[in-house]
Amino acid sequence: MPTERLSVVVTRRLPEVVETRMSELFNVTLREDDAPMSREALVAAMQGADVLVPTITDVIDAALLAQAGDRLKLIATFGAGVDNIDVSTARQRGILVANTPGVVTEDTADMTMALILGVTRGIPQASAVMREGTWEGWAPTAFLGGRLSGRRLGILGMGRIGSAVARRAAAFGCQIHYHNRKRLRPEIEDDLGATYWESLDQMVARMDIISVNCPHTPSTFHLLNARRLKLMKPEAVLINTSRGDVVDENALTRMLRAGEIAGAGLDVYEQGKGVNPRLRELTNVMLLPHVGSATREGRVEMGEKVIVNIKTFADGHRPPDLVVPAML
Ligand code: 8YV
Repeated sequence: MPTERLSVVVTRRLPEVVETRMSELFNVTLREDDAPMSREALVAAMQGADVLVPTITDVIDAALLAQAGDRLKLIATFGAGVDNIDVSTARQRGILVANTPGVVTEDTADMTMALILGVTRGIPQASAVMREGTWEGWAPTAFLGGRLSGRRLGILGMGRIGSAVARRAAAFGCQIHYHNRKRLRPEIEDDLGATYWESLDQMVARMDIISVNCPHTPSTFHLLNARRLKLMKPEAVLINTSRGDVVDENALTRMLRAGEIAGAGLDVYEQGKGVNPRLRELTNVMLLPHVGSATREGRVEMGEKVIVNIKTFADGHRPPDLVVPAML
């Protein structure tokens, strides 16, 4: 199939350089505005498409796939996470799914550290006082945070991003612990200086900071449920830059409000969009609008990966970042 004849539908505005390159290579339909597409608009747009380029704001479920046009053969998502896509159903329908892993790693790990520092040192609260003009001057006991160095950090999900968090946190003097579906090879564990916990319960109960870095799959949904969250030490904090659905947000909110957990730093939420208003009322949280990978460089690299996935497919090969149901 010649590249130029591939019809590609992109659901959101992407960096200009990415859109320009896509226009050079494919018969591409780009967005005029940046609002998420309605389901109806998405179904309509997919009819003549060979390739769909969705983002996390598009829910590509079985019902939607059932309405996809016959031509659709590849979903080249702009993102590493694929929890918004029913990969198994796509596969059954002969539609490949590819994503953009790797290029979001360093930026998301940076933002994880920003949340860890923000929550342990109370940076948003201190910053708010300066903005509001209510600072009364320096005082020995004002704005006291906790020292990060020496703390036990438990990483839930030691993949690319978890490992990048481990390296950063080790440089800050943290002790690195992790729980993962599969234990890492000894040489990788040694390299990261990480201690493996087979029991998630036991790790959760002993850490000062828990960082969620595993993907959202059916088996990680509410992995940190009310029972597990209750195992956390009252002075511990929870950080999540992965997916909101891994944590029972209502249980977390209740515990934060009751002071049963000291604080939380969240970049992602259960609803996917919109923050639970009860979370916003809390003072012991740092809340970000899903900006883990939001760097100019990262977004361009994500776009470049999408292009390579499509181009490789167009040239008759397997896209390099193919997602297969067995990986999930
Ligand atoms: C992206 C993300 O911003 O890549 C991911 O999985 O969560 C984010 O970093 C988003 O998914 C883009 O679609």
